Amino acid sequence: MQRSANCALLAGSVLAKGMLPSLTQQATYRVGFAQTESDNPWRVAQTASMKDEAKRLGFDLSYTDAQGSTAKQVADVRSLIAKRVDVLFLSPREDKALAPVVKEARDAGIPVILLDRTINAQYAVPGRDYLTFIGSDFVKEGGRVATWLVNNARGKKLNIIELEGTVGATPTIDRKRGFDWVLAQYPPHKIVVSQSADFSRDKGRQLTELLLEKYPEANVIYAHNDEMAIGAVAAIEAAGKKPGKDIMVLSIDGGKEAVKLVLDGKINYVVECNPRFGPEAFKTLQGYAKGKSYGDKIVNQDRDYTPQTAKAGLSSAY
Ligand code: GYE
Repeated sequence: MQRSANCALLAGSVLAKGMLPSLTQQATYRVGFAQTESDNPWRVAQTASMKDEAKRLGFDLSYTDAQGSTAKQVADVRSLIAKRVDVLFLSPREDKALAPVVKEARDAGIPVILLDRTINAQYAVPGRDYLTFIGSDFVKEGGRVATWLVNNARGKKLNIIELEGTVGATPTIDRKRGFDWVLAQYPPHKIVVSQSADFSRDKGRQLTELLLEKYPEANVIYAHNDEMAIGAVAAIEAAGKKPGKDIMVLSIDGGKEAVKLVLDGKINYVVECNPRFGPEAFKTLQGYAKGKSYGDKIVNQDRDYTPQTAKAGLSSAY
Protein backbone atom coordinates (compact mmCIF):
# COMPACT_ATOMS: atom_id res chain seq x y z
CA MET A 1 0.00 0.00 0.00
CA GLN A 2 1.43 3.38 -1.03
CA ARG A 3 0.20 6.08 1.27
CA SER A 4 0.89 9.78 0.71
CA ALA A 5 2.16 11.47 3.85
CA ASN A 6 0.12 14.07 5.65
CA CYS A 7 -2.56 14.15 3.06
CA ALA A 8 -4.68 16.77 4.75
CA LEU A 9 -2.01 19.27 3.72
CA LEU A 10 -1.33 17.71 0.36
CA ALA A 11 -4.91 17.11 -0.72
CA GLY A 12 -5.26 17.81 -4.41
CA SER A 13 -1.62 18.73 -4.79
CA VAL A 14 0.72 17.17 -7.32
CA LEU A 15 2.49 15.23 -4.57
CA ALA A 16 -0.66 13.42 -3.54
CA LYS A 17 -1.45 12.37 -7.09
CA GLY A 18 -1.30 8.66 -7.90
CA MET A 19 -1.01 7.59 -4.26
CA LEU A 20 -3.48 6.48 -1.68
CA PRO A 21 -4.43 9.52 0.41
CA SER A 22 -3.90 9.07 4.14
CA LEU A 23 -6.52 9.88 6.73
CA THR A 24 -5.91 11.79 9.93
CA GLN A 25 -7.44 10.54 13.17
CA GLN A 26 -10.47 12.63 14.04
CA ALA A 27 -13.30 12.43 16.57
CA THR A 28 -15.78 12.51 13.73
CA TYR A 29 -15.70 12.21 9.93
CA ARG A 30 -17.65 13.52 7.00
CA VAL A 31 -18.34 10.39 5.00
CA GLY A 32 -19.87 9.96 1.54
CA PHE A 33 -21.76 6.84 0.49
CA ALA A 34 -22.60 6.48 -3.21
CA GLN A 35 -25.28 3.79 -3.51
CA THR A 36 -26.31 2.22 -6.83
CA GLU A 37 -30.09 2.00 -6.35
CA SER A 38 -32.66 1.59 -3.62
CA ASP A 39 -35.49 -0.32 -5.24
CA ASN A 40 -34.87 -3.70 -3.64
CA PRO A 41 -34.62 -5.10 -0.09
CA TRP A 42 -30.89 -5.85 -0.39
CA ARG A 43 -30.03 -2.21 -1.13
CA VAL A 44 -32.47 -0.95 1.50
CA ALA A 45 -30.83 -3.19 4.13
CA GLN A 46 -27.34 -2.10 3.10
CA THR A 47 -28.19 1.60 3.23
CA ALA A 48 -29.90 1.19 6.62
CA SER A 49 -26.81 -0.59 7.98
CA MET A 50 -24.53 2.23 6.77
CA LYS A 51 -26.80 4.96 8.13
CA ASP A 52 -27.26 3.20 11.49
CA GLU A 53 -23.55 2.77 12.02
CA ALA A 54 -22.77 6.38 11.03
CA LYS A 55 -25.40 7.54 13.49
CA ARG A 56 -24.10 5.32 16.26
CA LEU A 57 -20.61 6.76 15.80
CA GLY A 58 -21.82 10.35 15.38
CA PHE A 59 -20.32 10.65 11.86
CA ASP A 60 -21.88 12.85 9.23
CA LEU A 61 -23.03 10.70 6.27
CA SER A 62 -23.80 12.19 2.84
CA TYR A 63 -25.80 9.63 0.90
CA THR A 64 -26.48 9.54 -2.83
CA ASP A 65 -28.69 7.11 -4.76
CA ALA A 66 -27.83 6.53 -8.43
CA GLN A 67 -31.29 5.04 -9.06
CA GLY A 68 -29.89 2.29 -11.24
CA SER A 69 -27.99 4.66 -13.54
CA THR A 70 -24.24 4.34 -13.95
CA ALA A 71 -24.05 7.87 -15.41
CA LYS A 72 -25.85 9.25 -12.35
CA GLN A 73 -23.49 7.39 -10.05
CA VAL A 74 -20.50 8.98 -11.77
CA ALA A 75 -22.10 12.41 -11.23
CA ASP A 76 -22.95 11.50 -7.61
CA VAL A 77 -19.33 10.63 -6.85
CA ARG A 78 -18.22 13.94 -8.36
CA SER A 79 -20.70 15.80 -6.16
CA LEU A 80 -19.34 14.03 -3.07
CA ILE A 81 -15.79 14.94 -4.13
CA ALA A 82 -16.92 18.58 -4.52
CA LYS A 83 -18.35 18.40 -0.97
CA ARG A 84 -14.87 17.41 0.20
CA VAL A 85 -15.93 14.44 2.28
CA ASP A 86 -13.12 12.85 4.34
CA VAL A 87 -13.77 9.32 3.04
CA LEU A 88 -15.87 7.90 0.24
CA PHE A 89 -17.71 4.57 0.34
CA LEU A 90 -18.72 3.45 -3.13
CA SER A 91 -20.81 0.50 -4.35
CA PRO A 92 -19.82 0.66 -8.02
CA ARG A 93 -22.76 -0.25 -10.24
CA GLU A 94 -20.32 -1.29 -12.99
CA ASP A 95 -16.61 -1.78 -12.70
CA LYS A 96 -14.90 -0.06 -15.67
CA ALA A 97 -17.23 2.94 -15.82
CA LEU A 98 -16.63 3.93 -12.19
CA ALA A 99 -12.83 3.60 -12.26
CA PRO A 100 -12.16 7.18 -13.48
CA VAL A 101 -14.07 8.82 -10.60
CA VAL A 102 -12.35 6.57 -8.06
CA LYS A 103 -9.08 8.06 -9.30
CA GLU A 104 -10.55 11.58 -9.25
CA ALA A 105 -11.44 11.09 -5.58
CA ARG A 106 -7.95 9.78 -4.85
CA ASP A 107 -6.39 12.77 -6.62
CA ALA A 108 -8.60 15.06 -4.54
CA GLY A 109 -7.11 13.49 -1.40
CA ILE A 110 -10.16 11.37 -0.52
CA PRO A 111 -9.57 7.69 0.31
CA VAL A 112 -12.15 5.42 -1.33
CA ILE A 113 -13.40 2.13 0.11
CA LEU A 114 -15.36 -0.08 -2.30
CA LEU A 115 -18.39 -1.84 -0.86
CA ASP A 116 -20.18 -4.97 -2.11
CA ARG A 117 -19.09 -4.62 -5.76
CA THR A 118 -15.48 -4.19 -6.73
CA ILE A 119 -13.58 -2.87 -9.74
CA ASN A 120 -11.28 -5.22 -11.62
CA ALA A 121 -7.59 -4.49 -11.15
CA GLN A 122 -7.10 -3.68 -14.82
CA TYR A 123 -9.21 -0.54 -14.24
CA ALA A 124 -8.38 0.47 -10.67
CA VAL A 125 -5.75 -0.91 -8.30
CA PRO A 126 -6.41 -1.64 -4.62
CA GLY A 127 -3.88 -0.06 -2.28
CA ARG A 128 -3.18 2.67 -4.81
CA ASP A 129 -6.40 3.93 -6.41
CA TYR A 130 -8.66 2.83 -3.56
CA LEU A 131 -7.99 1.47 -0.08
CA THR A 132 -9.70 -1.92 -0.24
CA PHE A 133 -12.85 -3.79 -1.24
CA ILE A 134 -15.25 -5.16 1.38
CA GLY A 135 -17.66 -7.80 0.12
CA SER A 136 -18.43 -11.41 -0.65
CA ASP A 137 -16.44 -13.87 -2.75
CA PHE A 138 -18.73 -13.97 -5.78
CA VAL A 139 -16.89 -16.76 -7.61
CA LYS A 140 -17.32 -18.93 -4.53
CA GLU A 141 -21.02 -17.99 -4.28
CA GLY A 142 -21.65 -19.16 -7.87
CA GLY A 143 -19.61 -22.31 -7.24
CA ARG A 144 -21.59 -23.13 -4.09
CA VAL A 145 -24.87 -22.89 -6.00
CA ALA A 146 -23.60 -25.22 -8.75
CA THR A 147 -22.21 -27.72 -6.24
CA TRP A 148 -25.48 -27.92 -4.31
CA LEU A 149 -27.40 -28.24 -7.56
CA VAL A 150 -25.41 -31.16 -9.00
CA ASN A 151 -25.53 -32.91 -5.63
CA ASN A 152 -29.33 -32.59 -5.60
CA ALA A 153 -30.07 -33.42 -9.24
CA ARG A 154 -31.63 -36.78 -8.28
CA GLY A 155 -30.69 -38.49 -11.52
CA LYS A 156 -32.21 -35.78 -13.69
CA LYS A 157 -30.28 -34.17 -16.54
CA LEU A 158 -30.23 -30.49 -15.65
CA ASN A 159 -31.02 -27.92 -18.36
CA ILE A 160 -30.36 -24.58 -16.77
CA ILE A 161 -31.57 -21.06 -17.48
CA GLU A 162 -29.09 -18.60 -15.96
CA LEU A 163 -30.50 -15.17 -15.10
CA GLU A 164 -27.51 -12.85 -14.92
CA GLY A 165 -27.28 -9.63 -12.93
CA THR A 166 -26.40 -6.16 -14.20
CA VAL A 167 -24.03 -6.31 -17.16
CA GLY A 168 -20.51 -5.17 -16.20
CA ALA A 169 -21.08 -5.54 -12.42
CA THR A 170 -18.46 -7.68 -10.69
CA PRO A 171 -20.99 -9.96 -8.90
CA THR A 172 -22.49 -10.76 -12.32
CA ILE A 173 -19.14 -11.55 -13.88
CA ASP A 174 -17.94 -13.66 -10.95
CA ARG A 175 -21.19 -15.43 -10.05
CA LYS A 176 -21.30 -16.60 -13.65
CA ARG A 177 -17.65 -17.61 -13.66
CA GLY A 178 -17.90 -19.65 -10.43
CA PHE A 179 -21.13 -21.41 -11.39
CA ASP A 180 -20.11 -22.17 -14.98
CA TRP A 181 -16.73 -23.48 -13.92
CA VAL A 182 -18.16 -26.02 -11.46
CA LEU A 183 -20.99 -27.05 -13.77
CA ALA A 184 -18.62 -27.69 -16.69
CA GLN A 185 -17.18 -30.55 -14.65
CA TYR A 186 -20.53 -32.34 -14.46
CA PRO A 187 -21.74 -33.25 -17.94
CA PRO A 188 -24.37 -33.86 -19.19
CA HIS A 189 -25.82 -31.03 -17.06
CA LYS A 190 -25.73 -27.81 -19.03
CA ILE A 191 -26.74 -24.17 -19.27
CA VAL A 192 -29.24 -23.81 -22.10
CA VAL A 193 -29.28 -20.02 -22.06
CA SER A 194 -27.73 -17.24 -19.99
CA GLN A 195 -29.11 -13.68 -20.14
CA SER A 196 -29.17 -10.56 -18.01
CA ALA A 197 -32.28 -9.49 -16.08
CA ASP A 198 -30.37 -6.64 -14.40
CA PHE A 199 -30.80 -7.93 -10.79
CA SER A 200 -34.45 -6.85 -11.09
CA ARG A 201 -37.55 -8.77 -10.00
CA ASP A 202 -39.73 -7.54 -12.80
CA LYS A 203 -37.15 -8.14 -15.50
CA GLY A 204 -36.50 -11.59 -13.97
CA ARG A 205 -40.20 -12.42 -14.29
CA GLN A 206 -40.48 -11.17 -17.88
CA LEU A 207 -37.29 -12.86 -19.06
CA THR A 208 -38.23 -16.18 -17.40
CA GLU A 209 -41.62 -16.07 -19.11
CA LEU A 210 -39.94 -15.68 -22.50
CA LEU A 211 -37.19 -18.22 -21.91
CA LEU A 212 -39.51 -20.94 -20.55
CA GLU A 213 -41.42 -20.77 -23.80
CA LYS A 214 -38.29 -20.78 -25.91
CA TYR A 215 -36.56 -23.58 -23.97
CA PRO A 216 -39.27 -26.06 -22.90
CA GLU A 217 -36.54 -28.52 -21.84
CA ALA A 218 -35.39 -26.14 -19.06
CA ASN A 219 -35.80 -27.56 -15.56
CA VAL A 220 -33.61 -25.19 -13.48
CA ILE A 221 -33.43 -21.42 -12.98
CA TYR A 222 -30.18 -20.14 -11.52
CA ALA A 223 -30.67 -16.45 -10.67
CA HIS A 224 -27.73 -14.25 -9.69
CA ASN A 225 -29.90 -12.67 -6.96
CA ASP A 226 -33.11 -13.21 -4.98
CA GLU A 227 -35.03 -10.50 -6.76
CA MET A 228 -34.75 -12.22 -10.15
CA ALA A 229 -35.48 -15.60 -8.52
CA ILE A 230 -38.68 -14.25 -6.96
CA GLY A 231 -39.67 -12.89 -10.39
CA ALA A 232 -38.90 -16.31 -11.89
CA VAL A 233 -41.12 -18.07 -9.30
CA ALA A 234 -44.04 -15.86 -10.42
CA ALA A 235 -43.33 -16.62 -14.10
CA ILE A 236 -43.14 -20.37 -13.47
CA GLU A 237 -46.48 -20.29 -11.64
CA ALA A 238 -48.02 -18.19 -14.42
CA ALA A 239 -46.92 -20.90 -16.87
CA GLY A 240 -48.88 -23.45 -14.82
CA LYS A 241 -45.81 -25.17 -13.38
CA LYS A 242 -44.57 -25.76 -9.85
CA PRO A 243 -41.46 -23.73 -8.89
CA GLY A 244 -39.07 -25.81 -6.80
CA LYS A 245 -40.50 -29.07 -8.22
CA ASP A 246 -41.10 -28.97 -11.99
CA ILE A 247 -38.46 -26.29 -12.25
CA MET A 248 -35.81 -25.89 -9.56
CA VAL A 249 -34.96 -22.32 -8.52
CA LEU A 250 -31.66 -21.24 -6.94
CA SER A 251 -30.39 -17.81 -6.01
CA ILE A 252 -27.92 -15.66 -4.10
CA ASP A 253 -28.59 -12.99 -1.39
CA GLY A 254 -30.72 -14.58 1.33
CA GLY A 255 -33.37 -11.96 2.05
CA LYS A 256 -36.38 -12.91 4.22
CA GLU A 257 -38.73 -13.22 1.27
CA ALA A 258 -36.48 -15.71 -0.55
CA VAL A 259 -35.77 -17.68 2.64
CA LYS A 260 -39.54 -17.98 3.19
CA LEU A 261 -39.85 -19.31 -0.36
CA VAL A 262 -37.25 -21.96 0.50
CA LEU A 263 -39.49 -22.95 3.43
CA ASP A 264 -42.49 -23.08 1.06
CA GLY A 265 -40.50 -25.34 -1.28
CA LYS A 266 -40.65 -22.84 -4.17
CA ILE A 267 -36.96 -21.94 -4.08
CA ASN A 268 -34.58 -24.86 -3.57
CA TYR A 269 -31.37 -23.24 -2.39
CA VAL A 270 -29.99 -19.78 -1.58
CA VAL A 271 -26.43 -18.69 -0.87
CA GLU A 272 -26.31 -15.69 1.42
CA CYS A 273 -24.70 -12.41 0.41
CA ASN A 274 -24.96 -10.33 3.54
CA PRO A 275 -25.85 -6.64 2.96
CA ARG A 276 -25.11 -5.43 6.50
CA PHE A 277 -21.90 -3.59 5.71
CA GLY A 278 -22.04 -0.73 8.23
CA PRO A 279 -19.92 -2.12 11.11
CA GLU A 280 -17.09 -3.49 8.91
CA ALA A 281 -17.06 -0.40 6.66
CA PHE A 282 -16.67 2.07 9.52
CA LYS A 283 -14.24 -0.16 11.39
CA THR A 284 -12.03 -0.13 8.29
CA LEU A 285 -12.24 3.65 8.03
CA GLN A 286 -11.17 4.05 11.66
CA GLY A 287 -8.45 1.41 11.35
CA TYR A 288 -6.98 3.18 8.35
CA ALA A 289 -6.91 6.49 10.21
CA LYS A 290 -4.99 4.71 13.00
CA GLY A 291 -2.38 3.59 10.47
CA LYS A 292 -3.50 0.01 9.93
CA SER A 293 -2.66 -1.57 6.55
CA TYR A 294 -5.21 -3.40 4.44
CA GLY A 295 -4.97 -6.04 1.75
CA ASP A 296 -6.83 -6.00 -1.56
CA LYS A 297 -10.09 -7.21 -0.07
CA ILE A 298 -11.95 -7.98 3.12
CA VAL A 299 -14.13 -11.01 2.42
CA ASN A 300 -17.50 -11.41 4.13
CA GLN A 301 -18.37 -14.87 5.39
CA ASP A 302 -21.79 -15.98 4.18
CA ARG A 303 -24.21 -18.75 5.13
CA ASP A 304 -26.58 -20.69 2.91
CA TYR A 305 -30.24 -21.69 3.15
CA THR A 306 -31.38 -25.19 2.31
CA PRO A 307 -34.83 -26.68 2.98
CA GLN A 308 -33.22 -28.08 6.17
CA THR A 309 -31.63 -24.84 7.47
CA ALA A 310 -34.04 -22.16 6.22
CA LYS A 311 -36.27 -22.27 9.30
CA ALA A 312 -33.45 -21.66 11.75
CA GLY A 313 -31.97 -18.90 9.58
CA LEU A 314 -35.17 -17.00 8.80
CA SER A 315 -35.29 -14.69 11.83
CA SER A 316 -31.77 -13.36 11.23
CA ALA A 317 -32.11 -13.04 7.44
CA TYR A 318 -32.26 -9.38 6.33
O1 GYE B 1 -26.52 -9.55 -4.80
C1 GYE B 1 -27.85 -7.76 -5.51
C2 GYE B 1 -27.61 -6.34 -5.60
O2 GYE B 1 -23.64 -6.08 -5.48
C3 GYE B 1 -23.54 -7.96 -4.08
O3 GYE B 1 -26.26 -6.29 -5.98
C4 GYE B 1 -24.40 -6.92 -4.67
C5 GYE B 1 -25.60 -7.41 -5.48
C6 GYE B 1 -26.64 -8.19 -4.74
O4 GYE B 1 -28.44 -5.58 -6.40
O5 GYE B 1 -29.05 -8.20 -5.01
